[in-house]
Amino acid sequence: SLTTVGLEMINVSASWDEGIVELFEKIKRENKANGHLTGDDGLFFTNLYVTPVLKSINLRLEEGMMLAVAGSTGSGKSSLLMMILGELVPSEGKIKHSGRVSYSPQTSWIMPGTIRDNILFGLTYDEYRYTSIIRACQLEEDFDLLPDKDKTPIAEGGVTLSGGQRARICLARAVYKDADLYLLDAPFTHLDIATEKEIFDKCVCKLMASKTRVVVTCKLEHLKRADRIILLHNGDCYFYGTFSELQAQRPDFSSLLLG
Ligand code: TTP
Repeated sequence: SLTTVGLEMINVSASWDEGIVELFEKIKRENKANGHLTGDDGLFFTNLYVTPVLKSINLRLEEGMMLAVAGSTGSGKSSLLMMILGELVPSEGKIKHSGRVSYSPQTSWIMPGTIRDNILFGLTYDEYRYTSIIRACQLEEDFDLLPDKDKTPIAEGGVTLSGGQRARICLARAVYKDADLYLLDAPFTHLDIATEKEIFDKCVCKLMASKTRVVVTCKLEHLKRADRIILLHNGDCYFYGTFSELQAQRPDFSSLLLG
C-alpha cells in the first residue's frame, strides 16, 4: 500500500526486571558499605517484577493516526510509551517508527524561567505556531491574568502555577516540538471536564490532525475519536482495533477503563 507506517509493534514483550534487579543490587551494595543489614529484600523485588510488564503487543498505525492507550492503573500504559521512547527495551519483538519523538510525561515538570521559555524549550519562537498552540491548549486566558503574560517568570521568585496550568504548559511544550510521533501520557490530569474536552478537541484532534499520536486516556469520548485503541490489562493486550470493533468484540470493556 502507499501509506507510510507511523508506528508498528510486532509481537513485542518487555519487563522492567533487569532495571529493578540492577537498582536493588546498587541499594544492597550501598547498604553494605554503610553497614546496614538488608535481609531478604531481594525476594520482594524479584517476586514483584519478574513477570513481563507487556506481553505480545501488536499494533500498526499509519502516519497521522491517533492511538488511544487505555486500561486500568498498572496495566502497562506508561510502560508502552517508555518502550517507544527506547527507555524500556523489548525482550522480544520489533518496534518501528519514523524517528523524531516528542513525549509529554504523566507528571508535568517546569524549569526555572518564563512560561514561554518552558514551552519553547530551546526552540526558536514562531509566532503563528506558538499562538495556535497556546490557543488550542486554552492557555491564552491564563496568560492574560499574569503580570507579564507568558513572559512571567515561574518557579523561584515568580508565580506559582496550578496543576492544571502546569499540565497545559507541558502539553504545549510537547506539541511545539516538531516530531514524527507524539506520545502524550495522560495529558489531561488536573483539568476539569470542560477544559479537557476543549483541549482534546482543539489540540489533540484538530491542531495535531496530521500527526501520528499515542495518547494515554481512558475517556470513552477519546476512544471514540481515536483511529485505533489498545486496551491493556495486566500487560496483556485485551483488545486492539477500532471503537466499533471494541463495542462488538468486548461489550464489557468499560469495566477495564476505571482508574
Ligand atoms: P505502568 O506502565 O506505569 O502502568 P500504567 O501506566 O497503566 O498505570 P497508571 O495508570 O497508574 O499510570 O506500570 C506497569 C508496571 O510497570 C508496574 O508494575 C510498575 C512497572 N514500572 C516500572 O517498574 N518502572 C517504570 O518506569 C514504569 C513506568 C513502570
